[in-house]
Amino acid sequence: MKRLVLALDVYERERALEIARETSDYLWAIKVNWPLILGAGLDVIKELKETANVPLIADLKLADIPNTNRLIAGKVFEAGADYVIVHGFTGRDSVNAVKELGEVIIVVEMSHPGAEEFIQPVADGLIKLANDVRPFGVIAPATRPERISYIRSKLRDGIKILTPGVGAQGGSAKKALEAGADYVIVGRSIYESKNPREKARKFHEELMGAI
Ligand code: 3DU
Repeated sequence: MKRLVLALDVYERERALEIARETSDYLWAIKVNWPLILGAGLDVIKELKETANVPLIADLKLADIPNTNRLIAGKVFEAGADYVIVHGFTGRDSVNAVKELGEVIIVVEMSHPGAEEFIQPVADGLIKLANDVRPFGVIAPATRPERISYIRSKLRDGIKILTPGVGAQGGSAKKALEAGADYVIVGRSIYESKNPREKARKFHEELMGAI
C-alpha cells in the first residue's frame, strides 16, 4: 500500500507534469495547491491524473460561506479533483456544502509554528466536527507527532489522517506514521531535489518500513 502524497507546489505546468511522471510509481496521490492552479490553470488537474494515474487532492483550504465554497468546489471537482481540502473553522454548513459535491478532507490542525496561536486551541472542536461530518480524512501536523497521536485517539475509526510538514518543515515521515497517520504529504524535499524520483522512492521505502 502506498502512503506518500506529493505536494506539487510549482508554478509551471511542464515541470509539474515531469515531476509527476518521474515520481508516480511511489505515490498514493498528488496534491495541488494554489501555486500550481494559479500558475498552470485548473486543467492541470486532468493532465496530472492522465500522466500519473493517481488520485488528485485539491488543497484549496476552502474557508468561506456555504454558497461560495459550493461554487468553488463545483468547478474543482468538475476539473477532476478526487478530494478537496476545506477548513473546518468556518463551521459544518460550509464543510457540508463541499461534501455534498464530493470527498472532503478537513484541516483540524496545521504544521507551522503559527498554528499554535489559533488553530491548535480549537482542535478538539474541529475533531468533533470531523467525527460528525465523516470526511474521507483530516489534516494533522507531522511537525508535532504527539498531536497526530492525540488526534488519532479522538478520531472516529475509518477517518484517515493526512500529515504535511515532513522534510522541509522538519517532520519525520516514519514518526508521523508511527503516531497514527495514514498518509504523509511531502513537497519541497521531493520537487526541489536534483532527483525527485529517487527522493520519492526513499520516502516510499521509509514509509513501508514504518508499518
Ligand atoms: O513543506 P512542504 O514543501 O513539504 O509542503 C507541504 C504542503 O502541505 C504544502 O502544499 C502546504 O501548503 C501544505 N500544508 C502544510 O504544509 C501544512 C498544513 O497544515 C496544511 C497544508
